[in-house]
Formats: sequence, structure tokens, C-alpha cells
Amino acid sequence: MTKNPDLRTNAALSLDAYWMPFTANRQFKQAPRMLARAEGMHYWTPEGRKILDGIAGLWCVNAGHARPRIVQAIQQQAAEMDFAPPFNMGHPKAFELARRLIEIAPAGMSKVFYTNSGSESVETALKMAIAYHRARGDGSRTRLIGRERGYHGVNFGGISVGGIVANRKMFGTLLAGVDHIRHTHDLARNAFSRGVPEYGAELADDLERLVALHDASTIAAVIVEPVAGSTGVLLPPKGYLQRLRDICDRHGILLIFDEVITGFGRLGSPFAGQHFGVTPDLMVVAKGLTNGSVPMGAVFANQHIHDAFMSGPEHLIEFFHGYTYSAHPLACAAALGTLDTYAEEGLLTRGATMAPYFEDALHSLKGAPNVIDVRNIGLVGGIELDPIPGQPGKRAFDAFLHCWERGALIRTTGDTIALSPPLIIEKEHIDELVGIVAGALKATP
Ligand code: PXG
Ligand code: PLP
Repeated sequence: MTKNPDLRTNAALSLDAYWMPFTANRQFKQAPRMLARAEGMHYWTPEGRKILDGIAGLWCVNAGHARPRIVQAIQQQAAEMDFAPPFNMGHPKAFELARRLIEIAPAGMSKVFYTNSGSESVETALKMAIAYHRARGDGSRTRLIGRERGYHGVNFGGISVGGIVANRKMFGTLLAGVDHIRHTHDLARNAFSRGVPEYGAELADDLERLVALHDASTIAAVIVEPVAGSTGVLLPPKGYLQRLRDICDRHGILLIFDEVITGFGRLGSPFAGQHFGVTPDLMVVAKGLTNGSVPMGAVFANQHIHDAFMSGPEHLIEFFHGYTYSAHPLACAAALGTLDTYAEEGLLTRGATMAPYFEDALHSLKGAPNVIDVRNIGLVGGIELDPIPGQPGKRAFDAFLHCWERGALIRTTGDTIALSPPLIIEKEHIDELVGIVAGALKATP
């Protein structure tokens, strides 16, 4: 390992060129937070400080860091075949991976289309939905429905159906023909719920309002996160997702689940669709697919959607869409190593085993300074704080900085702290993580 130069004294010199994503660049470069190494539940800084990973990197390193099967798979693949063109050509691991993914996916999800990120998966699913209706001769179904506070990545389709104002307001008119149903967050009725909240299934009926406004014959699809992550860990009220499914069925609208965060064991089942017993028509994944090791995303489709495309002359392309790096060999190898690791260690259901302990630990924060809600499901937690008047987001960001200094990596969004640790977490890690968060809440009143 190379020795780290003094990044603080050299800040202007060495940090200038990199324009960082979703980061307060000027603040960061004055006091950079660097990571140099990772293994299991931990990161290490260049100075050798050990940091407990409370967020699985960025909701993606579900099996923990530097897992041997994944490392070896990537190393071997890089030496064997670095790249294979995905258009008109194939390589065995791409097919093997799709077959293995279908085995763990919700029943009915029978085709896999590869991308390189969650954002690309979202665009792919939205295009599939519109093209599916057109392929069936129902070309007036072009409208896409998202949900307020939804996060579906950062490309134009995704921010259009997304509902986070900061991600939308700078970017002009976005995609035409998009509307949104209401979000489900309701502190007045549901604060400090353990698991899914009791109240709010009727919010799914908001889709009926949009059907009445636009007519079902113009609506292609609805996209939601089964549990919304980036917007602050918002859980679906009891019965909500089934109700959404029923309304979609009644009106011939496709239901897309964005499982970029909920996929691959986060809730204690392989996918949220299985956890809630509701199967979508299209399912979007990324992140945990390769344990965060090589960029990769995918869209799962049911047979019916796939078959609607398979109608023209056989020598013609059926779906004019794809990426240079779709089914990249390194990503396929990494994903296979990841699925092996998940299977060998039972990680896709381990979240369910650890959830009760995690839930109790999180809810011990009720009563800590400024905590106005605690939310949890599987191995995801949200701790919502009362904002400092006139400084939204600052209270949670101060807690983030405090945790970083005390040796834990957490994530904040607005004034909510999100915890989403690797699924290999043990009870003592949960105690340590929640203890550090409790300390931060006391220290930053
Ligand atoms: N859909 C959902 C539901 C996501 O959570 C994406 C799409 C986009 O994936 P890519 O791979 O293009 O980033 C995501 C990504 C946060 C945070 O702080 C969450 C995400 C990305 C960045 C930050 O909560 N989720
Ligand atoms: N821009 C140009 C000029 C290209 O040639 C390509 C791909 O061939 C792209 C963008 C898209 O790149 P990717 O397939 O990696 O998404």
C-alpha cells in the first residue's frame, strides 16, 4: 500500500481537479474525509483510523467488504477476458448470471436486461414500459407516474418520475407527460412505528385520482421504491403496495418496483416484492447485485412483457436499447461471486434474523435529543431529527461529522440519519453503531 501524502496541507494542489458528486465540494476540500482500505464491516482512513461501516458503503456492500470469492472472481476475469461486445455477441457468464438471478427473483420475473447503474436501470425500465404498450398496439399509453419524495437516480427519466425537489429544480422542464402520486410519510399518525406503519394504505388511491385526471388509456406505468431509501427511509403503510398493485391491474398500468436499495437481502428477503408478497411487472436493481464491487445494474421483466417485443421479423433487433458495458465481463464475474457469497452465508435472509435486535437498538434512541421519529425494516433504519430552524439538514449533517470523528460512517438525507449496514453485521457492531449515533445526538443538541 502506498503511503498517503498529507492531503490537508496539499489540499489546493491535490484535491482541485475532482468535481465530486452529491458533495459540498468546497466544504469537503477544506477538511477532506478520505477512505483508503476496506474489509468486512470496516473502512480504514489513510492515517489508519478504523471506521465502522453503518451504511454498506452507499447501501450496496451487502456482504461486507473485500469478500474473497468476489475479489478472486474479478481478478480472474480481468486476466481471462477484459471486455466482450454485448451487442450481437455473448459470453457465458452473462447467461449464467441471468439464470441464477431468475432463481432468486420474485416468481414471474423471468428475463434480465443488464445496465451499469441504478439510474440506467430506471431509464431502461421506463423505456421498456412505454415500448411494451406500443408493441401491443396500445401506443397512447405513454404517461409515467412516480411518487413525491421518490428517488430513481439522476438521469432525465429518473429525476422526472422522482420527487426530490433539489434533484429536479435546476434541470429545466424534464420529461413531458409525467405525474406523481402523494408520498406516504405521516409522522402525525405513524411516528415511532416498529416495522411498516399502520396508517396510510388509502394513499395508494391517489393513483385513482391521476387515472381520473389523465385517463388510464394514457398511462404506461407507475414506478415506486417499495421502501424509499434516499429520501429518508420511508416505509410503505400496511396494505399499501398490494392496493397499488390492484389499482394498476384494474387499469392495465404496469407496476415498476425500484429495488436498487431494497434488493439483495436488505429487508430480510431476497427482494422487497417477496417480503411484501407483491410482484411487480418490472423490477429495477443495482448496488447489491455486485456487492458494490463493479458497477452493474439490471432490469427484471416478466415473460409477458418480454414476449410482446418478440413479434417482428427474427433478424431484426426487438428492443433498440443497450449500453456498451451491458453485461460487462468483470461485472458478471463479480455478480456471480456475490451470489455465491450471499448463498453460502445465507445473507439474503440474514436481515430477518438480525432485524429484531436492530429494531430494539434503533428504538432505544426514542427520547434522545431532537429525535422525532425512528423507522426500521430488515436492516434499514431511519432516525428523523427536528431540523434546526432556518437550517434544514444541518442537525443531521453535524451528527454525521461527529460519527465520522468517533469512527462510524452513517448517511444523512435532509434531517434523517439512515443506517443500512452490511448484512454480515453482528450484535456488537449494532451496539457500537447505535452507541456512536446516540453520542452524536447528545453532543450536537
Ligand atoms: N433508484 C433507487 C431507489 C436508488 O436508491 C438509484 C435508483 C440510482 O442508482 P445509481 O447506481 O445510479 O446511483 C438509487 C441510488 C443516498 C443515496 O444517499 C442513494 C442512492 C444513490 C446515492 C445516494 O441515499 N441510491
Ligand atoms: N456517446 C457516444 C459518442 C457513443 O459513441 C456512445 C456509445 O457508443 C455513447 C455516448 C454511449 O455510451 P455507453 O454505451 O457507454 O452508455
